[in-house]
Amino acid sequence: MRRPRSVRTMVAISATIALSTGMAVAVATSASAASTLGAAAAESGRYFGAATNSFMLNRQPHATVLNREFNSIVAENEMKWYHTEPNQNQFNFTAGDQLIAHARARGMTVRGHTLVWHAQQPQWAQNMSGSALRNAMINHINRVAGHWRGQIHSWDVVNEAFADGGSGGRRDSNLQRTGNDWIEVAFRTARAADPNAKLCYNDYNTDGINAKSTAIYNMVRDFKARGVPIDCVGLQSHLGTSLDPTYQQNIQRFADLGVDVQITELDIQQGGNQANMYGQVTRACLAVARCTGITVWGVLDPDSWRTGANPLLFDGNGNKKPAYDAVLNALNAGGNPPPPTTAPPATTPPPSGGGCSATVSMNSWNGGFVATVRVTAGSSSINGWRVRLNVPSGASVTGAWNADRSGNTGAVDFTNVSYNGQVGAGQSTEFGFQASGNGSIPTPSCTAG
Ligand code: G2I
Repeated sequence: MRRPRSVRTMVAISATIALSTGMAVAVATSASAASTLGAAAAESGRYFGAATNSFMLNRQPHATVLNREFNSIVAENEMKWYHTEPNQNQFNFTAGDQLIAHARARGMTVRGHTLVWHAQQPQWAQNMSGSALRNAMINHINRVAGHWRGQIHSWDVVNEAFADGGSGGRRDSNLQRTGNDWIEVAFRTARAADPNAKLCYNDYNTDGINAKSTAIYNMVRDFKARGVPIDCVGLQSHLGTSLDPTYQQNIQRFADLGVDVQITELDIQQGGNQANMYGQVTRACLAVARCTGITVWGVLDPDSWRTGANPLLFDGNGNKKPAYDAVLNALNAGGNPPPPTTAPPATTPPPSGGGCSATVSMNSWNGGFVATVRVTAGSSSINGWRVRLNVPSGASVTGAWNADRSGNTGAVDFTNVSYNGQVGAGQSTEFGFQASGNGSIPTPSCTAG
């Protein structure tokens, strides 16, 4: 809950009165200060999250600290491509489902990390190239983002696609070699698969104004200008012993493009200026209205991928470090509240009679598209449906999900699969498909039963 500024002012005034009357100040100040990271961040409308793994959810003291302090989680590894699709078209959602269930039961939000990345690909994808890889990528996004549709606050749709150093160019990878448009195709596909998730581009060594962050800035500006769906930029912020003086300015320039900024993988080397730097990063985010949340890359120091760096907020016994106090104090000092989030897309009105209706929305690029079809039952529930739609001439369906289909060109019938045939009165279900080619699809017909 966001506390109105007037409450904070009142607390400050009452503290002043307490001082002048000689009363104990501690009572007044403790009334204003939240005692956990998540609660303190929530006061300015933000989240404070941590990376975890399903096998750590019952491990102590990890679990106690995670559940007490954080109001958001991200899968450190278990939503990556190698984990969710170990064999082509064979999906494994078990660990991710556990993380989401854990979060939902505790009112935490979930960041999804990550749909496409040059690293941690399953072996079968590493061996692919060209249109086979492009289609596999699209299918992966559809299936994974589709599976967790409506349950992910923000997806890292694409991770680490830019080169280090001063080139300002893309990183070479099998994905990049499928064509420079692979990133926008990934974002369009993700939007169709989960329209309510915020879609982020995420990268490291972007923690200040430099050639790499500027290249990303230019991509985001171009996406916004051309209507490619992007909602946020993730700054990983794996930091050493000093903070780039342009850290906040960099956050601000992305925010000024009209995207949110999230600090997505924060950890800071211990032994230098750790506590101060944690405070600085937190204050920089709070100073920018569109910096909407911070995630630390692990809970306890020994959980960290940076062995020996002790870069997190809690030691191995779950004790709070000075860095923790620096963050909590910064959060409790307040910040610019983020603007309200945009309303979810309007739902289709149900048809007035019985039977069913179908609407289609398309995300297209030159040479291909992803279509999402929404099937809505009328005034009675239905048990099975068939949608007939006309694929534009020259286009061809290359894959579908949540429906069986007949053929791939011309008039194509899509029928429900075992788990989505029953639709309650006025309720909807969705299926989708991807296709090569161009053109638009007229409103399809729907037959119940
Ligand atoms: O490298 C730090 C992070 C940089 N940004 C993207 C993040 O996804 C990345 O996270 C790290 C995880 O913290 C590590 O835990 O990504 C690594 C590579 O996916 C993760 O390491 C891997 C090891 O390389 C594997 O050998 C191991 O099987 O973790 C796997 C699961 O423990």
